[in-house]
Amino acid sequence: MTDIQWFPGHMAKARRQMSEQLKLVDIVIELRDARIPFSSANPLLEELANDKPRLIILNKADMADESESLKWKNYFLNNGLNCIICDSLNEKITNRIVDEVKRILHDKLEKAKARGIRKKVLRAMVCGIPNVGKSTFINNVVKKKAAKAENRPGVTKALQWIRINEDVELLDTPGVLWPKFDDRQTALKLALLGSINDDILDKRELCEFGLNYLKNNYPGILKAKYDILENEGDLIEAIARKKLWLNNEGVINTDTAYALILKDIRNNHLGRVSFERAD
Ligand SMILES: Nc1nc2c(ncn2[C@@H]2O[C@H](COP(=O)(O)OP(=O)(O)O)[C@@H](O)[C@H]2O)c(=O)[nH]1
Ligand SMILES: [Mg+2]
Repeated sequence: MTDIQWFPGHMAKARRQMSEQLKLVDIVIELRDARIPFSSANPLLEELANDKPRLIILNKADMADESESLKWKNYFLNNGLNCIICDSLNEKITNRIVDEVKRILHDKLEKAKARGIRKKVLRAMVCGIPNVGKSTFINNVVKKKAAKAENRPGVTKALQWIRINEDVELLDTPGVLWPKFDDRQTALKLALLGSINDDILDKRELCEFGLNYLKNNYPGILKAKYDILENEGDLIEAIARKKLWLNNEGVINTDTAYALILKDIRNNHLGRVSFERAD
């Protein structure tokens, strides 16, 4: 869970820093959470990376509903955006990423060759909102074990490039941009999957939002997990009663219920689910 607070000053600096760094790269690798590919986008990146080739990574795909991820990938491809589905925690992704970057920038490479540049090294930078898996992704791609310290918004450091292979270099620190916080649905989805701190949100609302989404989009999933009737009465109450999250007087311990339900959802204890659909 991230502790970054996004104040206007930080946002202005993060924006400035990213637009400076973007000038140095041939391609932007934009990480999104495969479970919420729309809500995990940064609202500004599209504008900042306007003239750059972009590669969207649907990360944490191991946690998402596979058929939904495929639909999302097709959605992006149909809209002229490059997209790869990734599990950067468990999968070895270096070759797929390098191949895709070279494929996207093929024409640029050919032009460089035609101008007599014998070997152009392609430069890429990873961007995304906090907790989407940027450090994990970079470490995976560059085959390192230790995690790099995050570059905090507004903190300028000397830029370091890591050579992935003879053709591609990666900026060693990712660009961090703020999540969307303009509408409630988006905030609920981000908090539900642990992308933003849920301290400012009402836990009951958050739980109900998650459980209702599951009930409506994955019929039977709550019954299978908690052995409750999905379409009768209060879901939180029903789960808490089954699980015996009760105090001595038999009254539901709501804080326990909220915390454990949210934990189940965040830790994929209900299986692979996505909270946003492409169609
Ligand atoms: N299951 C799964 N977890 C991931 C994946 N990528 C990152 N994570 C986890 O997500 C959390 C945040 O990852 P991190 O790389 O620190 O995100 P960052 O803030 O964008 O740099 C960590 O607990 C990672 O282990 C993935 O593809 N699959
Ligand atoms: Mg990080």
